[in-house]
Amino acid sequence: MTNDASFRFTHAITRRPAASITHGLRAVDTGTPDLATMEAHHAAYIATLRATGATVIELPALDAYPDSVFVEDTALCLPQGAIIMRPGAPTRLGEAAEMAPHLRALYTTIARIEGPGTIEGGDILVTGREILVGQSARTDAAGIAELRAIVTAWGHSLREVHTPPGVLHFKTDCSLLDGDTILSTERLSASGCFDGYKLIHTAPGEEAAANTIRFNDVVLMPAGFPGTRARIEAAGYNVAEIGNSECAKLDGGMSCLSLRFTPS
Ligand code: CIR
Repeated sequence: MTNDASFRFTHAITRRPAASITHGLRAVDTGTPDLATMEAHHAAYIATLRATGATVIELPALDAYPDSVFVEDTALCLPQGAIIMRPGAPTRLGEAAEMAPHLRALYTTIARIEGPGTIEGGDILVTGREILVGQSARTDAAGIAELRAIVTAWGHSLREVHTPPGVLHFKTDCSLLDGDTILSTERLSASGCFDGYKLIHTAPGEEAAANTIRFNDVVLMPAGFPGTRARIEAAGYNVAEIGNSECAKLDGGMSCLSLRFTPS
């Protein structure tokens, strides 16, 4: 079964990286991101989304929020409406309110996670048949319960899964290639959370390639993972490689850089 609504979009929202990105959150310090390089990668990312025919909104940089380039964590966009998230990282909480007016301008229906629970978009994978949400250091049971109440009323089924220990977000380790095909690390799929889906695994030693996005007819993946690229292409997908060296220093990847949706 495939559900095209899970990977066909008319719109994306991005936000330019701020100079303060050098202070962005990171689990391990592997060096300070270089703003000019990140901007070049970001421009290539946007150009690739636009080349599919979509409208891509570029919001201005928000210097007060070093991680604000990672817009995915601020909202969940579904065909029925958009839901403003409640990020679990205290330095990122205000990013959700910054995103809200932009979604209000495009969507008729907007909901919001009120708290006290927390939930970030990086922990949510919308497939062609359900919404998977991984508990993580950023997303807790109360946040998931609030989201469940909203999306169930909109006709979705939500299944709670677990993010592997030491992994920032659920989607750090997986992504959707089409309505029922998932790209995943072996360490994540070993939990059985994707049983019943078609699975493509990242190549050995290429776990950092798991976070891709299927956007219309292209799969955007981080540059430098030839084994995984070959597996995705062998399955018939059209791949575009985007430099991700600077975002990777902050545990960010392809999905984090946009909200993807068709307004309703
Ligand atoms: C953070 O720790 O929140 C950022 N440095 C990275 C966020 C990545 N977002 C995502 O995976 N959705």
